[in-house]
Amino acid sequence: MDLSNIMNELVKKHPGELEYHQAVHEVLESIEEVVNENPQFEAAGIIERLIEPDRVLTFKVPWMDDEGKVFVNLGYRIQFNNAIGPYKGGLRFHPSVNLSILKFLGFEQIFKNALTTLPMGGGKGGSDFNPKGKSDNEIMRFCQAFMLELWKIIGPETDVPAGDIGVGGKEIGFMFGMYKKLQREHVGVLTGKGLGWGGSLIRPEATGFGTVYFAKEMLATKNETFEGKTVAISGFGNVAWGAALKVTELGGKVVTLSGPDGYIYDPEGISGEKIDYMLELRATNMDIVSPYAEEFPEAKFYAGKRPWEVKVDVALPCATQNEVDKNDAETLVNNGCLCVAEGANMPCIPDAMHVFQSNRILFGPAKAVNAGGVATSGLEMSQNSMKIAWTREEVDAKLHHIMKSIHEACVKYGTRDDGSTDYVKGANVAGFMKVANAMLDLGVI
Ligand code: NDP
Ligand code: 2IT
Repeated sequence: MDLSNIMNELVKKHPGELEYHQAVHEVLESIEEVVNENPQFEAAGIIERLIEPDRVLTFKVPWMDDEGKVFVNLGYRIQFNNAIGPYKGGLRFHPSVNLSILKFLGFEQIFKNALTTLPMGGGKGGSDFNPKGKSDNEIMRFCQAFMLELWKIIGPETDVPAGDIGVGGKEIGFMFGMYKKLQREHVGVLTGKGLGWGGSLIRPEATGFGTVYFAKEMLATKNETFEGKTVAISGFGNVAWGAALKVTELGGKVVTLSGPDGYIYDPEGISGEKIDYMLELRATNMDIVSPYAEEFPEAKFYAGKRPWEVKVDVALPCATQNEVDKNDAETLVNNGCLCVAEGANMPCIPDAMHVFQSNRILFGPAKAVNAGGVATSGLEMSQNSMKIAWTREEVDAKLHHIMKSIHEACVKYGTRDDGSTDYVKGANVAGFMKVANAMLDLGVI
């Protein structure tokens, strides 16, 4: 089957949706071999059906700021594929949000969720609303206005949104409050909820913890551990924070964090009170990291630069898409970096990925590496359904087990002839096989 034809058709049908093209292209490249080995997929039009979302809802979100001025933002929900479970995936509030970015994220989510071993389909949504610098009341009014449209198409067995960039516990609370009022039901319709009203322990840390659990498994294939390793992390949000905590716990030293204004290099390591300070920075809602260097004088702030120029053993991009380019990748390789694991979604551009892979650096793709966040969302859904709450240790043990099983799946489907693992191929093929087989069983619908 000629997958390049399918790709060309997609580009023609959706011109300009570059991030979406990028994500689909990466998967098609990986699955070509298994698609040719399984002609039943072509006969059932699996690929053509998989690369188009089931449906896309777009809506306007009018809201009023504290001065009484009216604004109109765009809201979206992409319900991509529900072959193996209800649509599941986060909501992103960021001025850069558009259809292409949400379609790339929704498409990735299908395979990521399949890898978790839990019954969740793929979806994504969000808005071009910018929470930066907004008051809590403005954020509340926006979230309520957003939910006034979204509630019609979501439900605990239909579509279960969660957080992503710009959407954390506070926003989930405001949206859950409005859903509960409209639907008159207190159910697990969103994940990432507060502990007092249906949330799960470990969910806030889960994406970062899972990222490090996965990287730990990768390092173990080379008889390496985090003990004594230096680690570069980008971003300073939800994912970066959890990853920094876990790296430190495993004996590694996190030496960078970053924001859109530049990066911080702290040779003494970002641990303890410094990780708490990351959270304080986040709470200011300003998205700048430069104050860190004033608070901790041993650290230095590099304005307008990315942390990949620092010599480290492990790199964990945890900020946003396309934040590691080919030059960054070459610098990391030349500096002796052993392992790159994507905590963010699609942070490495394809050329950067190829640099890592051709140099046989351990390279873990987002859909495997950061699946711990949505996996723990799945565990939150289970607890909501059973109306029980597991302990921190129980949830962490399940998360750890899931990340190990995702690593095993990558090795199973991605082992190269030379014995090394192509984690990109492994993750794409493992996720695809599960979803494609489910779609076959369910008929052409
Ligand atoms: P947060 O909003 O908590 O943090 C992300 C922060 O990174 C934003 O404040 C953003 O600032 C900043 N940022 C954006 N671009 C850059 C950049 N180029 N360099 C440095 N910082 C930047 O989001 P999360 O931590 O939740 O998400 C981070 C990544 O992880 C995203 O790719 C997300 O899709 C992914 N992810 C998140 C999961 C979760 O459970 N939250 C699960 C799996 C993946 P600004 O607004 O100024 O651009
Ligand atoms: O990209 C992601 O996996 C997330 N933002 C988390 C999604 C979720 O439903 O927990």
